[in-house]
Amino acid sequence: MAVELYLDLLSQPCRSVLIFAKKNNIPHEVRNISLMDGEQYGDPFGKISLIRKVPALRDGDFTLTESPAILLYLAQKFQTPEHWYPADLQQRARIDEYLSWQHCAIRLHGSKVFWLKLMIPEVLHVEVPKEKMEAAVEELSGSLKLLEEKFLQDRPFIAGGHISLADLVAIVEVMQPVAAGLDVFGGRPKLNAWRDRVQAAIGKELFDEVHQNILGSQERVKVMDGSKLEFSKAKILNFFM
Ligand SMILES: N[C@@H](CCC(=O)N[C@@H](CS)C(=O)NCC(=O)O)C(=O)O
Repeated sequence: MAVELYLDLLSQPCRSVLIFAKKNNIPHEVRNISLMDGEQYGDPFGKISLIRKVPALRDGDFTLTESPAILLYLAQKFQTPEHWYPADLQQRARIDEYLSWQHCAIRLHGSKVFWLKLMIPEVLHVEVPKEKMEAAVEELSGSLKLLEEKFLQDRPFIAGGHISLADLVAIVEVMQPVAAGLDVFGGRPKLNAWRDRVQAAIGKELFDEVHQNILGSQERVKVMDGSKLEFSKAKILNFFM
């Protein structure tokens, strides 16, 4: 039976889940939840997740939230190739370490740059003070430096010689500020070379397909109706500003 994946591809963790499912030929059906239309707050999605965030998974009468948990569930249930989550204790621990670290680091900082640089000024029409923007880029730089110096070091991928769940979760987050027009790869040859390896391991076609929507953000905001986000404007400003 196919698992149901509740996704919006503007969301980084949704992209990692979809890439993983597609790359590993996991039988799945996508249920689109439009965050911009507030569908995460509707009754149908409330039956899947009281957390009201995507991604979410339904497998029969079992539901699951949180992308690392979903990725691990899929990897174990469908016995995906070993390199995604190796049995070796220390390689596995390296992946767990990255998955635990990233929420409050690259994920938080990359999302913040995306909203401050693009969505808040262009869609919510709220001016972002220059110093706030600069501080957000600085925080992101700190996280990217840690990705390079602590998590990658001189390895091709985070857990060693092969792509793992950690690289997948990392690349989708790194792409978020890129979608807002920030050049995160310029001046970072190690990060750049890692991105190329991750893209090649995923397959460029799949990578581009899943990132097409988010990478069109700078064009899309020009025609977006900001009033559609009125329901969550206060929450967004409170969180990022
Ligand atoms: N820790 C969660 C984060 C999920 C999350 O924050 N999802 C965002 C999109 S990236 C969301 O659904 N936001 C909707 C909202 O907060 O209203 C995971 O890794 O899955």
